[in-house]
Amino acid sequence: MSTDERRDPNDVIEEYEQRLDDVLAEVEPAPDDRTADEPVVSLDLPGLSLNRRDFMKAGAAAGAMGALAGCSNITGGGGGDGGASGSGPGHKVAPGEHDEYYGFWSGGHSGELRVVGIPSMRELTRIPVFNTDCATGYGYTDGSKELLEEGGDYTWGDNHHPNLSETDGDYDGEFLFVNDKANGRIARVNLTYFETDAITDVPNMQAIHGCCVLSPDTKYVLGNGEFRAPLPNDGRDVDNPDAYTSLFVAVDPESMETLWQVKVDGNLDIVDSGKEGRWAIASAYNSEEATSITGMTKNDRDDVKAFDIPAIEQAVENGDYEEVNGVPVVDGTKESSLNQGDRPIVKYIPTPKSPHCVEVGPNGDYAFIAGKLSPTVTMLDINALSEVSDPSEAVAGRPRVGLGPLHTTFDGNGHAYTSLFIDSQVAKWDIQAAVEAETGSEDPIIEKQDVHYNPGHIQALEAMSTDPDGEWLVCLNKLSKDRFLPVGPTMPDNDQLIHIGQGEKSMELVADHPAYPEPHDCVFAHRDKIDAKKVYDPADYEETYIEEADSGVERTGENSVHVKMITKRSEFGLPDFTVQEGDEVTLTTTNIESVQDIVHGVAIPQYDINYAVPPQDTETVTFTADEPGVYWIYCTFFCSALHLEMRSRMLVEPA
Ligand code: RUQ
Ligand code: CUA
Repeated sequence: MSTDERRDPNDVIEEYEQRLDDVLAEVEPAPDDRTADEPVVSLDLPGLSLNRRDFMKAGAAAGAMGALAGCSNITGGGGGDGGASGSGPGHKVAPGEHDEYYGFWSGGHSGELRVVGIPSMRELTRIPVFNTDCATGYGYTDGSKELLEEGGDYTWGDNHHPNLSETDGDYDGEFLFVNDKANGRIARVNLTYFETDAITDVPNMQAIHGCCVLSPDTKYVLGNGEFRAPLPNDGRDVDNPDAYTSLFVAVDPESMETLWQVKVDGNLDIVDSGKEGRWAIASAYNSEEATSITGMTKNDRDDVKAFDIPAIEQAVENGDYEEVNGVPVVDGTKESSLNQGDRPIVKYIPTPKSPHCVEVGPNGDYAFIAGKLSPTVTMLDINALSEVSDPSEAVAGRPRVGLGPLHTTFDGNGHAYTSLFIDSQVAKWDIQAAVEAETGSEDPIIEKQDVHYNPGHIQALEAMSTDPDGEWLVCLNKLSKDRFLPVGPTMPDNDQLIHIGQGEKSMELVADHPAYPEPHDCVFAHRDKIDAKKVYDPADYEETYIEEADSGVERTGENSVHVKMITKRSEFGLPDFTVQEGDEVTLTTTNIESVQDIVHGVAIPQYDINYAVPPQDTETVTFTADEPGVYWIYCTFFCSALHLEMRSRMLVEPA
C-alpha cells in the first residue's frame, strides 16, 4: 500500500472517540464532566482539542503526554507525583530485609504468574503455568511436558485471575488457582513449591474468564465461560448465534475434575463468591447475544447472574441435566423449569451497563458490580438475594463513581476503591454512605487519585479475604505511555503502588512499577500464611530418587536406555556416558544436595535440552539420540567456584 492510500491515523482516533461517545451517551444522560477550571490540552493533532478526560479516552499520542505527566491534579486528583516523592510512607524494603506480603500477579498472555514482594514491588520469581519456560525447563521435562499435554497441549494461555485457596474464609496458603481465558482452562499452583501441579482443560467452554474459589472452604473452583458457542461445539449451529450458549463451571479443587456446568442466557464475565458458600455472582455483558460490538452494547442493562450453588447441586443430584462430553450440564436459562419455582438455580439481575467486575466485600454483605459503560457501581445485597422474588429488589446502592469503572477493592474499614478506566483514576468511596445515598449520587465519594494510565484491576492487601489488611493497594494500569524510558512501540504496563490511610485525602501514589505484558489481576497474602519449602521432599513427587551409587546407564530395550545421574557441586554423577545412535534416552537426574538455593541445571544444547534440578529434586527428560558424536553437557545454574567445570559428555556411537 502506498503512503497515499494509508488512512490518516487521526481519523482512526476520532472514529474511536465517536464510537465511545455514542456508546456512553446511550447509557446515561451525557454528564457534563468537565469542570470550568479543567485545563484544555492541545494536542498536535488537527481537529483535536482535548481536556484531560478526552485525552485519556483517546489514549492519544505520546508526544503530548509530557504536558500532562506529573500534572496529577488536573481533575482534583490526589497529590502523588507518580514517582517516589520522598515524603510518602516508606515502601522501600532495606537490603536483606523481607517484604511483609506476597503478591501473586497473573501474567496475562505471557501465560505465567509472577510473585512480587509487597510493599517493595520487587519481583521475586515467576511461575510458568500455561507457557513453557527455558529457565526452569517447565514444558521440557517429562513431567511438566505431560502436564501441559494433558492440559490441552496448547503452547500458550492467557492467565487472568489468581485466587488463593481458603479455609474458614482466610487464605490457607496451600494453592493458587488461575484461569486461562484463551483456552478455557483452570490451573492449580502448589504454594509449597511454587509450581504448577495441575491443569484442567474444561470441556464445552471457550474463554474461561471469571474465576474464583467458593468461599469459605474452597469447595469448588468456579469459572465463567465468556464466549458463547454451540453446545456441543461439533459443527452444528455454526451460523446461528441465537443457539450459542455460555457456561458456568465447577471444578473439584483436589481432583481438578470438571464436576458440572450451568448454561445461561447472555454471556458471563467475572465471578466472585459470597462468603457463606451459597451464592456465586457473575457479571455479564452482551445480554443481546450479539456477535458485533454495536450489537453487544445496544441494551442499557445486562443480566448479572446469581448462581444458587446448593440449588444447582440439588439439580445435579436429581439428574436434572443433560450430559455433554462427559459433563452434567444443568439448564440455567431464564426459561428453564429449574428457574420457575421459588428456588431458581440462577437469578438474573438487570444491571447497567455491560458491567465488568464482581467483587464481594469482606463481610460478604454486598457484591460490588462495576458498570464499565455506566459510571456506577451496583451493590447487590447478598442476604436479600435469598429472600426477594424480584432480584432487582436486592440492589442496595448504586453510587456514581466516574467513567469506566472496572474493579473494586476494599480496605476492611468500610471503604471501597474502584478503578476508573476512562477517567484514569481510583475513586475511594464510603460503602455505608452509598447504601444511604440515592441512586447515581456522588456523595459517597471521599477522594479520587489519578493513576497512569487506564487502570483495570485494583487490589488491596488481602482484600478478597474476610479480613482485609488495608494500608497498600496496587492499581494495575493497562497503559504506561510516558511513565518509563521508551522501549520500542510495545511499552510495559504500569502497576502503581498506592498507600491508603484513613481520613480525607488518604491515598498517596508512591511507586510506578513496569510490568511485562500483560498482568490482569493480583492477590496478596501475608508472608505468615505461606510456607514455601526451601528444599524438595522426595516423598512429594513421583520420580524415583537417584542415589550416587545408582549413577549409570541401563539398557532397557534394543533401542532404549535409562541414564541415571546425580548432580552435586561441582560434578555430574557420570563424567561421560555412552549410548547408541537411535537410542531413546531417558535421562533422570537427582540433585543430591540439600542446601538451600543450590540449584544445578542440565543442558545438552545440541539436543535442545535444559532444565533445573533444585535441591533434592529429581527430573527426567526423554529424547532420541539420533545424531552420532560427542555432546557436552553443562550446568546452567552458577552453583560454585567450579561451576564452569561442572560438565559431562554424552557419547553417541554410530549405529
Ligand atoms: S479482567 S480489567 Cu480478565 Cu479481570 Cu477486568
Ligand atoms: Cu552446578 Cu553450576
